[in-house]
Amino acid sequence: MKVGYVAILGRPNVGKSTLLNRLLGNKLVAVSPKPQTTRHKIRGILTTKDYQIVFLDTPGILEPRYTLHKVMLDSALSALNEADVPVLMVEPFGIDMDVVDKVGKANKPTVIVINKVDLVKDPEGLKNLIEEYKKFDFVKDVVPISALYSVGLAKLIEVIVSLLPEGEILYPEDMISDYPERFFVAEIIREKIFHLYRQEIPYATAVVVEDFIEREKGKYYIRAVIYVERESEKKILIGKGGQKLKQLGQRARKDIEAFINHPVYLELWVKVKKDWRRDPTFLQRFSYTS
Ligand SMILES: Nc1nc2c(ncn2[C@@H]2O[C@H](COP(=O)(O)OP(=O)(O)OP(=O)(O)O)[C@@H](O)[C@H]2O)c(=O)[nH]1
Ligand SMILES: [Mg+2]
Repeated sequence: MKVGYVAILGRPNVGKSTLLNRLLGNKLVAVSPKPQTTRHKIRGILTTKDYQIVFLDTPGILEPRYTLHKVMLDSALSALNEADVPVLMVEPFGIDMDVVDKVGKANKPTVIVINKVDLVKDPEGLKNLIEEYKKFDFVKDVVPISALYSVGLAKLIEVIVSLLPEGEILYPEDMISDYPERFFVAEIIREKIFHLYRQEIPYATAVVVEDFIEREKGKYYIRAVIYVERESEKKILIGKGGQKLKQLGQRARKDIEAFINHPVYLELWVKVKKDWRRDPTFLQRFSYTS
């Protein structure tokens, strides 16, 4: 049995979370066209009779602007520390030395994944890029993929498994994550916010599921609080006559029901917590720090 931790690292928006969802065949983590969607180091577990891979989805490697960014970067780097095999995801448009340097420092057997090859118009250029990445000692292989269209994923798994150590399985076979359901419920709401609202709103938002009550009969009751930094943001979130919040609730509820496979009554509250992104106590309370 091959067993180990695989951290998926890279800049914001390269497609790390999309890859994790595709590999698990399950929509587990939030994906959006905006950068900095992922804030936690999230484990997703893939088990077959030959291997168990514990994937760590990570926040993008970025220059920190807030305390929140700082803890996001720390959590990406701690995933790098934990990993048996780091997977560095890049885009197919030129070499990215900055992330190569950061990940190379760990000196671990690394796989470079060039994502979004569906956008490549110059196959020669891609070939050259693959060769360039192969020159680094710590890079064991370079795999071109399209996470969105599930291209190259079997090859990627094969490469990862070949680099993993032998061992005993770490988690039960049927487990796909060690995070509780309520965490993923909050993530679904956050994902919808990334899709529904513009500019600063998604970044100024944190979601906490306060109640998750599984009733014997009928719908589960879920109450979530959406935190924003100012009154003006609260107004935008709620919208005229509560229309926008209602729309958010409807979209989130649909995905939550699909995720937990049960009908849900979803209650959303919006609260202001001034400058929470710079507030270490708040960040800790909502487990952005580990
Ligand atoms: N064309 C194309 N788009 C992709 C591919 N993979 C992901 N995307 C898109 O890229 C955007 C970002 O995807 P995410 O999976 O959220 O990226 P991420 O790296 O997790 O981003 P952060 O969590 O913000 O660091 C989304 O709009 C995806 O649909 C791909 O293979 N091809
Ligand atoms: Mg992500």
